[in-house]
Amino acid sequence: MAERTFIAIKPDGVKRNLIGRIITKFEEKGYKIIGLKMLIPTTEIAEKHYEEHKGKPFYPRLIKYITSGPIVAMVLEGENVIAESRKMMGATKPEEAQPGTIRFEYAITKEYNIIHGSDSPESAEREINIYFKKEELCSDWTTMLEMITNEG
Ligand code: D4T
Repeated sequence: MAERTFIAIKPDGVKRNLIGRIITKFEEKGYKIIGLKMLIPTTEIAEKHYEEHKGKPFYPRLIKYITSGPIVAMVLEGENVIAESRKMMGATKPEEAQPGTIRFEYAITKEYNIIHGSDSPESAEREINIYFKKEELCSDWTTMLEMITNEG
């Protein structure tokens, strides 16, 4: 089923110059990028994003980390992209991540684990709306390109 998901390359991924490599993996897999931006999350955005973790011992550090520098936020579209992109990311704890996954290759701690991806259709919808306005999503670009190339 065609779905949308929200993915973020976290500040450690950006600082370590992994943006291109991570985006390439999703592009090569066949997902369509329909939204893409770099931003430094405000505390307000970070608290909305991670509201389910409020009150947990690691929450303050998580908010500090995610607001510590730029992230690359993106929306991917494709068949079963929510579950499949999570598989590509690997387990939250890098030591449990399977070889070949992004976290296995690039992360060594669960706090600084490089990447975030929505874990359900509900969280995908919620998280996309936190980071993107509707008009920032370019779902129809293939169609527009076909229209232009068919004109001449
Ligand atoms: P995110 O949400 O960042 O994609 O991570 P996961 O979906 O894989 O994992 P999560 O929601 O359980 O955790 C959110 C975020 O909190 C950090 N974390 C988590 C942490 O610092 N200490 C912990 O003990 C846990 C469980 C890592 C990811």
